[in-house]
Amino acid sequence: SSFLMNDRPSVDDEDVHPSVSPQGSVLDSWGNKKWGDTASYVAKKKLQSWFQTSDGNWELAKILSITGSESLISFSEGKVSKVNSDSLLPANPEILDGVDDLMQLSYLNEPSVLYNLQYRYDRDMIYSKAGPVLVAINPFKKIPLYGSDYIEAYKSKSIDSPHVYAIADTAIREMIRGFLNVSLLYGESGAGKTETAKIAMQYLAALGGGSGIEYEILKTNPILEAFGNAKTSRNNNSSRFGKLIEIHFSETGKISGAKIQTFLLEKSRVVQCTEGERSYHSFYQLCAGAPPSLREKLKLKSANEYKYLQQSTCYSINGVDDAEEFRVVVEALDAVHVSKENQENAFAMLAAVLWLGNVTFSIVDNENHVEPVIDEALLNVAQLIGCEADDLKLALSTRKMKVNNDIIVQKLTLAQATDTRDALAKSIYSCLFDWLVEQINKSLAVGKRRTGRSISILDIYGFESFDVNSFEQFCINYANERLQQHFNRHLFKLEQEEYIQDGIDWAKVEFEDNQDCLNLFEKKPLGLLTLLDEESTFPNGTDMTFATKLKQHLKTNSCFRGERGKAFTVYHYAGEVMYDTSGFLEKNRDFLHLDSIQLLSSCTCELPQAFASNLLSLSEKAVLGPLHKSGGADSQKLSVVTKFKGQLFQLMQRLESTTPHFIRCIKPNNSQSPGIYHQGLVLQQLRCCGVLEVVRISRSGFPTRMSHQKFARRYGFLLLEHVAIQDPLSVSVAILHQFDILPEMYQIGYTKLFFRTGQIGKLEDTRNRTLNGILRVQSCFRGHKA
Ligand code: AD9
Ligand code: MG
Repeated sequence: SSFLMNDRPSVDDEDVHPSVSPQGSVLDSWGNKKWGDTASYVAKKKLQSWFQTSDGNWELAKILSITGSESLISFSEGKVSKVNSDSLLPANPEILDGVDDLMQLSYLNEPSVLYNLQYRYDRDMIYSKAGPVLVAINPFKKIPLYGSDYIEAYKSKSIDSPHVYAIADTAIREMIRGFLNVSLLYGESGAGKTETAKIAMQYLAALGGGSGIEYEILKTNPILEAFGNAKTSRNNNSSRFGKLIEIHFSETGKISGAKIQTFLLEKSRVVQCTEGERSYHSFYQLCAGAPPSLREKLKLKSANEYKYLQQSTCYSINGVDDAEEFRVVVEALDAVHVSKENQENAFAMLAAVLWLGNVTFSIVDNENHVEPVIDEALLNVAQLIGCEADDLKLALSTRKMKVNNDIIVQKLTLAQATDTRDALAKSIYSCLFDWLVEQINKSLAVGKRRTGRSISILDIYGFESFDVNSFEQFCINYANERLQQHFNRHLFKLEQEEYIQDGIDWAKVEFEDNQDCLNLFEKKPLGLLTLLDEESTFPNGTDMTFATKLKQHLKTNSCFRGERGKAFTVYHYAGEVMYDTSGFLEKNRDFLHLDSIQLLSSCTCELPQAFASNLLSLSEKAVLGPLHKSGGADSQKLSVVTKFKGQLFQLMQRLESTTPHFIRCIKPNNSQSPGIYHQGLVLQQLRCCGVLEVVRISRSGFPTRMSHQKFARRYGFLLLEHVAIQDPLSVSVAILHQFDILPEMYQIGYTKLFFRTGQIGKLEDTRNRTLNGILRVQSCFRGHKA
């Protein structure tokens, strides 16, 4: 076959594939050969092909005969059918079943890729390569591919099958050579990003360990998962925040410290929770696992007595023992040097949040103003955060405002008071989360002697599409859109641009670019983010006016569709998602009234005070004096999306200067069950993440490159005739001719030579043989002289 020249397993192409004459071969949209005018050949050889059944799945069938546009095929169970020849795609010969790297497949059509991954998955080979990308399919069960034996084997390179360990090993080697490395995990919610990140960390800890700090780094996982993960409808342990962990190494390749950056924790989960899901693990762990003395101190009850947790009837997760997890978290907190006293302070904040949810209000006048009922809940909150019950009561039922130069006290309605209470609960929780990250970072801090050597791992929440999608999904999917662009840019654009820049004749490979969708979010002044911020600052803005504005300004955008009522749809790279704007403005403002901040800063406990000063510095102390004007002051603080966008841009900038390693996690079924491989679901993920295009590009391309100078320097001495040379390009050409490198195996660019896989290997062999020869001659010569 003439299309692809990669080194593959030793299959004689001429024998197993139709011999395709240039005229007869048809390339389909995947760059694969389709049956051309080779029908009789195909039939003679009884070639395997893929037939798509009515349910969309692909089945293997043998072609028995072809007449006109119809083919007679037989399935493995013996059934014979007459089908339209166009509905068939060529299958790979059996010898290629389950190859490590999809690049090795002769036919790269969708069913062939799906089958190859499934073949491996069925044998617990969950890792495969797609060119430069590692594909990991979630096994949803323990598989025996991890631990010290495997680590040792990958370290010594006695195994080379695809694995996260192999990626981590490459990262270490590159790091030692002085490159900044980042492993990027992609995939939908529940695809396995967080687990895979942990497996990579284990490898790094095993190879870079010694100082003991690696143990601490591993222990950050249970802490952050307890406080930042929750059960959702798609994943029992879903990360509700993004995380970049940067692991630093010394010159000798030992881990010297680490730094964690987190992105946008989903706060709303603290006060509202959908049926079947849970709030953050930490709450259930505390309720189930706190020892008696702590229970007493924090006035703890069981999880199902707290209103915030009662919103879903789900209190436990199959196979998870919350009490045991609590012990694991405490042990981890010990490991990262959070003092017992601070641990207790942190748990007190959790309890305070739970009790806040139980605070109720009663109407106190005929204008529907309310005050909190002074009961167990209110008293417990006051005690746990260290304030007077009266002050808490006031903060939850009134709001001070400056009108002209007077301070007036406004009483709150039930809705306002409930919002104030929930806002306080959300703030306490997210401040607690940030505080924990800060404690961890202090403990892991890299010493003064920074070497600039690091390996980072990015594990950010995956693309989400639920029945109802809100502000959180909006932000999460926006982040994924950005990351997808980085992936695209890196693998496709750079590749393509390099060829074009060097004047290589290379058929342009079309690929999905998501710039249009990013523009929809980011364009100024009429993009989703700007419009959201604008509406959030309008005193009269509501979710409805926001939705109307979007429809008005964005209706012509091809990635946008207005929906009925308050909804709109975005066409994301991973599929379309309909967003409900309810709560968008409020969540974007993320406003905690100054009364609440003041309450926290007046508390006698250490943590609420620390939270208050953080919150104040966040609102950039922009508020003049201790009180702020009504309304206007909100706008002084950065909105949530603006802050998030800033974080993302910083991240993207950082990624630019870092060698990336891509890991694509794939979820094989929606029921989190082992052994089930849902073809349609896998295909949709492979399609939307560009894995198939990556393979196609890498394979049809010339992956090895070398500048003419370097090439001439390295191999020039091999030339038999030293034609009074000359410029590097002529040397290159002379070498290529002398070694009979086939013309289809290379391309000569302006500055570089481009090779198919395997070609440089041949030249290197010759070079080594020649060098060895020279050395022998030299040593002989020296010996003779002596
Ligand atoms: V989300 O975007 O945070 O909702 P992730 O992070 O992609 O999602 P996660 O790593 O949490 O998914 O994996 C989901 C579940 O799959 C885990 O809780 C495990 O039960 C299961 N899993 C994932 N990878 C592996 C693995 N390599 N071995 C065994 C796994 N189980
Ligand atoms: Mg996760």
